[in-house]
Amino acid sequence: MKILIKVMREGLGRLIVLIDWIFSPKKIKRTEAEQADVDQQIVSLKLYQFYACPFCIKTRRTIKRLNLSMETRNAQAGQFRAELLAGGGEVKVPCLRIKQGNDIAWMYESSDIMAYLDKRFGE
Ligand SMILES: N[C@@H](CCC(=O)N[C@@H](CS)C(=O)NCC(=O)O)C(=O)O
Repeated sequence: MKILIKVMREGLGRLIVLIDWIFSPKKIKRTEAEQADVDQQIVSLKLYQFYACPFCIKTRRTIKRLNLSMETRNAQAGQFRAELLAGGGEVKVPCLRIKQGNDIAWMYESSDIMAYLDKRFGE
């Protein structure tokens, strides 16, 4: 039964990925200099996520719309899952890893992440 629910969730997630791809958000435009500045800032941000998680898809849409070339890290297994657990305290996605100087902050909750990105990189 658990397996069936897992398969259905994954299938639904992949359907949402497809719909997201069909109705891709329009990217905001910046001048070359502005985009270069954003590209430089974005290096300190990493999104820990699952490919077919609806909350992650929603967050990735914001990243796409804001035209951010952010690295996404698959936390479903392996090194990135372990990093998320050790750094953030729990395996819940999406989670934004924010590096500020020597400090690292872990931001959970898709709505908080989207609000943060919109405030920092939005028009
Ligand atoms: N309220 C959270 C919900 C996030 C959530 O439930 N994420 C699920 C994946 S869709 C998760 O991380 N589950 C833990 C797991 O599957 O191990 C948000 O909006 O970010």
